[in-house]
Amino acid sequence: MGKEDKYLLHQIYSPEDLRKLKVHQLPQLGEELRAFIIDEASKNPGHLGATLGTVELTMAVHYVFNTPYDKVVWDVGHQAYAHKILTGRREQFHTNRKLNGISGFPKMEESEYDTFGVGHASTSISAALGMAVASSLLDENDRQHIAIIGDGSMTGGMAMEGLNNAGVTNSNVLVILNDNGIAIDKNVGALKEYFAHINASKTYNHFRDFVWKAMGGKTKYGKNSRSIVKQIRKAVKSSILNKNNLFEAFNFRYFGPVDGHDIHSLVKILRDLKEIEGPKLLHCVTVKGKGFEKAEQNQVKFHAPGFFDKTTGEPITSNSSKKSPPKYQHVFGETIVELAEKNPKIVGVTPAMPSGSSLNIMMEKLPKRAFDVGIAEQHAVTFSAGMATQGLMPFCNIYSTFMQRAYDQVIHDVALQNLDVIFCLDRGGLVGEDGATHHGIFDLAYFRCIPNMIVAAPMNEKELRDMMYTAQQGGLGAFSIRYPRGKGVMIDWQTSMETMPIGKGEALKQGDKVAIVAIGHPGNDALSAAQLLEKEKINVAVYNMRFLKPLDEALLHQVFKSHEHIITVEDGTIIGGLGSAVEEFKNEHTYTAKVYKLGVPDQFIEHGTREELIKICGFDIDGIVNTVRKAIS
Ligand SMILES: Cc1ncc(C[n+]2csc(CCOP(=O)(O)OP(=O)(O)O)c2C)c(N)n1
Repeated sequence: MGKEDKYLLHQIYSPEDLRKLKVHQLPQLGEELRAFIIDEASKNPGHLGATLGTVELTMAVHYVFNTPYDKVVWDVGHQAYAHKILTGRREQFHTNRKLNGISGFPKMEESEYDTFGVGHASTSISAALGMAVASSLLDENDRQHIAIIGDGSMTGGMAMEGLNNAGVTNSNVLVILNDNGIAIDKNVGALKEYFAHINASKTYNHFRDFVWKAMGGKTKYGKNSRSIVKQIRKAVKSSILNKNNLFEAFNFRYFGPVDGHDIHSLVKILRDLKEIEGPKLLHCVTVKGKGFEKAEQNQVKFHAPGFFDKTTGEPITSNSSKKSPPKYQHVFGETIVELAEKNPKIVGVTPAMPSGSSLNIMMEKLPKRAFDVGIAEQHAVTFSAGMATQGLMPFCNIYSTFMQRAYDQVIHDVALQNLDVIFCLDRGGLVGEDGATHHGIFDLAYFRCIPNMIVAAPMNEKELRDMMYTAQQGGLGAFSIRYPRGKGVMIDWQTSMETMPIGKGEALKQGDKVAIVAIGHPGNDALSAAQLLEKEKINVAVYNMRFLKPLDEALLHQVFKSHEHIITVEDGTIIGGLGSAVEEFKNEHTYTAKVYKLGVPDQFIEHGTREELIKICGFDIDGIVNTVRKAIS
């Protein structure tokens, strides 16, 4: 026997292999899975805490249900590493989130076990319900549909919409609520308090267990199982207690709360639930970071910890003594506090991303004026609009990719009514390893076409600060400021508070035949490219537009009048963004200079490092240099 044979994990290439194990072997498999995930994540960063909390749930679901015939839908999908490993991707797992490697989220084209692509929260119930309705229309009535959703994601409106719809169908949907009491930061809102309340109160479950037992045994039904279950359902339905349970009010059968780490109980109850038709919800209580002490102790940090020592849990950081520039999010977090201390109208809003956006700095210093509203982007925007009607000045900070969720609210509730709401879009542009579901590449295009909307993108930390200072002066309507993930450039920013003329760009460098017109952080690469070309005696002009809307037409007239080749550079979709705007301007004014558009092409960009992806899209320094060379050749 080889040394490796003692590992159960090594025998598992699909859930079919898993189902060959005896139930009593599952705890050992769970330990091996955890050790494997911790080891991999320590050297190849990704999401960790959520996945450690769902190890038992994942094993139990694949053990009991007939996947992939039965459909398991993960919500967000950051907790699905054990699922990936048990469904044939253990040997590729070291490529997780890397260029050409497997995705950090479930993805339909990657595996038949990934029934639905995810990355954004609160989609699982709707998707599973859609599958269930399809199964019944296609006469596949024995198929099970399981949505696994966290307590944080359950706060999203779409989860409620899914429950509301599912409750009036007789679809075979099982929602598993993975309640660990935390989102990325602490979970918030009334629902969270409700979960805590039902965790503490066992009344309902005692009643259910009583009925269950009275009807003849808990787990084995035999021939009459259907009718027994129907009678139980009738009894439960007629109970005066049931409408006190939120999920029962949605016409779901509610079971739980159960210990989501007790694999034996999980297997038992899932086997039971398999026999019950119609919508049902199993409430599991789990611990985020389970089984790794540091991750259990510091759940926020270990949501996505970066490199760490797998023995001690200590972070591993590069020990370069070079001072590095601050992250853009940090500049936002510090600046909003400073501005708010001077301007009492300022309030801050985040949908469940206090530490990701750095609004947590304001939440700490000015707790009454900074709001985490839960995973609820639509609400965050309209809530901000409501405050704006009363004269407050909301800074609504939403990651670019999640702002997609709230598009109508931006148009209908803010821009149409010309309300002063400042949108700070973090993670604008390609974000790297999170991949296609998370790139913030559409915002420049989707905001540019909205009337009354100012669309700004700073080239560095100082510009971000000045844009925020300018926006809060008020009377400007909807004002969006988008900035990228990660660090700025080394520039003095802390003391700057300058008003930026709206819709005015600047010339960074004069040149001859070629001009590069950039917006946002890529302006730095445009400048570096021009400096490189200078060494070859190619003199290229560089312009920083700062605003995509209103567009600095006076500056563009100047650019078109004095150059033959115009290269636009943006960290966003070429369609609809700066390149489109410049080309429209050219056509309108019948200029003849040739326009070359660099940015994100018309395709979804997968995962990899940001640098790799920018290179692939061709707007890195080399890409810009090559475009200039081609233009003048
Ligand atoms: C629409 C949307 N908004 C925000 C996020 C960022 N996000 C990723 S995971 C997460 C927390 C999810 O909490 P929960 O569902 O409880 O899962 P847990 O991490 O606790 O297991 C958030 C806010 C997202 N993925 N999608």
